[in-house]
Amino acid sequence: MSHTHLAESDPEIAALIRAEERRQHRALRLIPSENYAPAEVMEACGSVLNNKYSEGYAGRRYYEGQQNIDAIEELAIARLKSLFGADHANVQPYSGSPANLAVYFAFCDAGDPVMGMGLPSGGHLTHGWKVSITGKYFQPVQYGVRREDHLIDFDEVARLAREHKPKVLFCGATAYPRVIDFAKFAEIAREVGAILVADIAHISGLIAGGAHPSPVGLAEVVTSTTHKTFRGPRGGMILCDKAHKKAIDRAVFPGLQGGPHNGTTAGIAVAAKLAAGEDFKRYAHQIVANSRALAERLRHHGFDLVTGGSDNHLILIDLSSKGVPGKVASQALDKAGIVTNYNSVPFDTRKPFDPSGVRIGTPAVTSRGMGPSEMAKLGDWMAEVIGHLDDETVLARVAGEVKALCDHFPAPGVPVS
Ligand code: DSN
Repeated sequence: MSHTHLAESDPEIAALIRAEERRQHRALRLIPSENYAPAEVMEACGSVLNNKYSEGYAGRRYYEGQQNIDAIEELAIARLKSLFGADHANVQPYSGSPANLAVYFAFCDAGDPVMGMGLPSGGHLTHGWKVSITGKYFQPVQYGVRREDHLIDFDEVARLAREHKPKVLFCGATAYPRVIDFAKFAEIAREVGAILVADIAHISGLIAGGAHPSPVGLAEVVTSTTHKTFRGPRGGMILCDKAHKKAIDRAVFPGLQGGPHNGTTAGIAVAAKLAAGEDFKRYAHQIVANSRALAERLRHHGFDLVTGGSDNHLILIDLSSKGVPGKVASQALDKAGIVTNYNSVPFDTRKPFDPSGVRIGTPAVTSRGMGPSEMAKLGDWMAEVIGHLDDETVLARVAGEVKALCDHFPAPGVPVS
């Protein structure tokens, strides 16, 4: 994007943005929750829409001058409803955590039992983890994965749900490499009278593109960020059925938030239009094909993968058997131009800030147009770096090779200077 005014009035910030553009261009981003928003999304986000307050909903605002804002929000809602086949969409949550908080606020009182997947098994902080407001203000019940295969333990989900009768049952994850069986969760939620909430933040792009089954029609409420596989602006959304529309809208505003971020709403509308196209379907399926190819190559190099592989966008590498802490591996990979995040693995014996795993994913490299042969190369580089953690010569050489590959696959929306 052109930043002529910024360069003149605040050269320090302008220089840091330029530096970030260069970093994003020359590194391979494997953090599974990151992506490149296309230029049209970025343009929609950075406009005069920033200047307008619009508390309320279309036709029911607390400020005048909403002629264009109402139309933008209505378009975003209509496009999401059509894309996901949902009765209703709320596009005002500032991101995924506020979207989840709005759901608790809509259906629970303080102290109520709520249920979600524990953070160490791949759940999110806002699914009731103890340090989060959702774990402190409610009575959290946490399910996990099975020790033997690291797949969701549905026997445990059913047993805990029957015992605790949660008001809301969250499914969805931030570090789970397999397809989520929404139908099984729905059956358990129905039996105990819980509202099923599917947090699809990581996989909303896969669902929109038909590369992962959809929870719509099974979960009464679906929450998501809009900037991960969905490739929109940093924001959040809630989809729900007719029966829960009023409660969700009230919980978001005036329950939790003030004025919506209208530039983000416009960006969501643009992303939803793009996600309805054929290119997006190909991209979503390619993410999964790339993830499988990368997992295969990593296994070939002797890496242990949680659940043994991947059938979504994400791979969780357990480095215990290599005797390398996840943080040390991630830091060496970063020096070599491969950006990942260290992450706990199920039943990790190490602490969350110094865990045994590295979490990677293919949304961003797929957005650059890379395919299985680049994934094989990437697996080879990762093995080489993790085998030579302290060898600065190897790290520098791989960083150079990574940069050469990145030059062939420019990142959407990232200017090359
Ligand atoms: N920060 C997100 C992720 O990286 O998975 C979850 O909120």
